[in-house]
Amino acid sequence: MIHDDTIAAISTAPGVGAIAIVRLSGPHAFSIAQKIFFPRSFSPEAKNEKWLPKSHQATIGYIRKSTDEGGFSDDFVDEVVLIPYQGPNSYTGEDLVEINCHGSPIVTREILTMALESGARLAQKGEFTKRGFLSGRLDLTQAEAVLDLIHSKTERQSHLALSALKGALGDEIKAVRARLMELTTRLVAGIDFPEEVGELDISDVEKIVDEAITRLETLARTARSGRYLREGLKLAIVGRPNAGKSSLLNALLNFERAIVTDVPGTTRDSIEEPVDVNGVPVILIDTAGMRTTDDAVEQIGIERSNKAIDEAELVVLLIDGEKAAGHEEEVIAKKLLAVGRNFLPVINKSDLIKTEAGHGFDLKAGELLARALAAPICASTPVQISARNGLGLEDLKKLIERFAISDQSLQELGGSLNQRQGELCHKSLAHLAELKTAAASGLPQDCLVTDLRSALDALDEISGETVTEEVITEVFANFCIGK
Ligand SMILES: Nc1nc2c(ncn2[C@@H]2O[C@H](COP(=O)(O)OP(=O)(O)OP(=O)(O)O)[C@@H](O)[C@H]2O)c(=O)[nH]1
Ligand SMILES: [Mg+2]
Repeated sequence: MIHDDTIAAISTAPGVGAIAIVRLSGPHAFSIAQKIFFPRSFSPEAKNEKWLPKSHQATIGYIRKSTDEGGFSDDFVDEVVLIPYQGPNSYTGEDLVEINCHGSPIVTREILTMALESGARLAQKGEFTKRGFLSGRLDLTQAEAVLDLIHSKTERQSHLALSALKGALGDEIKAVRARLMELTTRLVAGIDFPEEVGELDISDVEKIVDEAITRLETLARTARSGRYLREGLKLAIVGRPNAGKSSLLNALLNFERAIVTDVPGTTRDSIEEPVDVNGVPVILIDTAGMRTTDDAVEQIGIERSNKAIDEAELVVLLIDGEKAAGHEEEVIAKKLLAVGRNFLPVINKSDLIKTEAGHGFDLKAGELLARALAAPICASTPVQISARNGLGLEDLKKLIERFAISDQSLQELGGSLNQRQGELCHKSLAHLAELKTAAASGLPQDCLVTDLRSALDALDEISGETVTEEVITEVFANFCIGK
């Protein structure tokens, strides 16, 4: 798509920095730059000379205001380095100019204003990337990866986003699409020219569809981990009073965020803190200890602990290693079983445990607790830690990491689907399942083509090949201005 307007924006983060970048993209990007940029190699008196853009070559010079007659005035704004990129070999696929100026908000705003006064208009959120997508430089999965990369909170997240930006996800979708497209063409040919081409054997159709289903299921599985990596995994630490929940929160955060005392019932309100656990962005929630109490404030705190279990994706059931299983653990286990919440059983205060079995806490003592430990919601065997001296914390971190990134698909594909892509992947899979049912019940091959086309449409929406204006607007609305 060719745009007839030229956009401009400050592409670096707001605030003071060593340098900042003002970007221009569109058919007039070079001519606007010529009006405001004056190379240092020119004589200051040569007020009517124009800089000649050489693609991908940096030139040092000045941003200089012009006179009413059109030539340069004596008013200099900043010393800058300017790089022109001639379309289609640019980020947007159009002529693009990057002005590297000094990172003062006053300077950048003045340069932007001069660009706007010279004929550019202010870019909308994500409009540079959107232009890259519309010109075919990036597919929609790559454009979304740019967004992920900008917003990544951990190294793991940024590596995955970069791999998606390089095309890992888009390529896999395209490969599946190509196979299904081939099948569609073959089926249509068989219907249109039955004598020449002949109908396909149904077992061959099923083979190709099964292969596509397997590949799409692998892709779809990455959406769960992708969600944790993008939005953070909510992890609630629950347990009886004094189990060491706040101590564990502090140990994982590496600073004294929560108050720790030996008085049971110290934590009254849930505390949320973000932390990087082996590359997984985790939102830790420390909760009030669960017990029966007449204290009205503590009761509200315990209600909030229950709410934290409801909202969390994973719960650490922290057990006081010095104590025996009791009513408190039964109540928590009941709650976990009722809502089917995944949990990690963690025995704390292992520095105080001296029994031969390794822990003083009898895990089998509580009937409900034993049931929860045996249920699929129990995400691991009990792990022993000491929130006080850090023993076993690395094991716990590994378990959290393994829960968040549980399948191999993410590693193999080097990327994860976001929610939009995941839903479309499931939609495509549903059409392929319908196709299989239709094929098994002996429906004519033209019925299969309808299902195949619907499955292909969903895949095309993932890569953005056929996508509505609304979807495009929604995707790019999440970007910042200047990207
Ligand atoms: N020896 C030992 N003591 C610990 C350990 N973890 C916590 N404690 C102690 O246990 C007591 C209670 O710790 P907290 O972290 O406040 O316990 P909590 O579960 O947050 O308690 P509430 O907020 O009352 O529910 C404190 O005196 C801690 O120093 C541990 O691993 N080993
Ligand atoms: Mg506490």
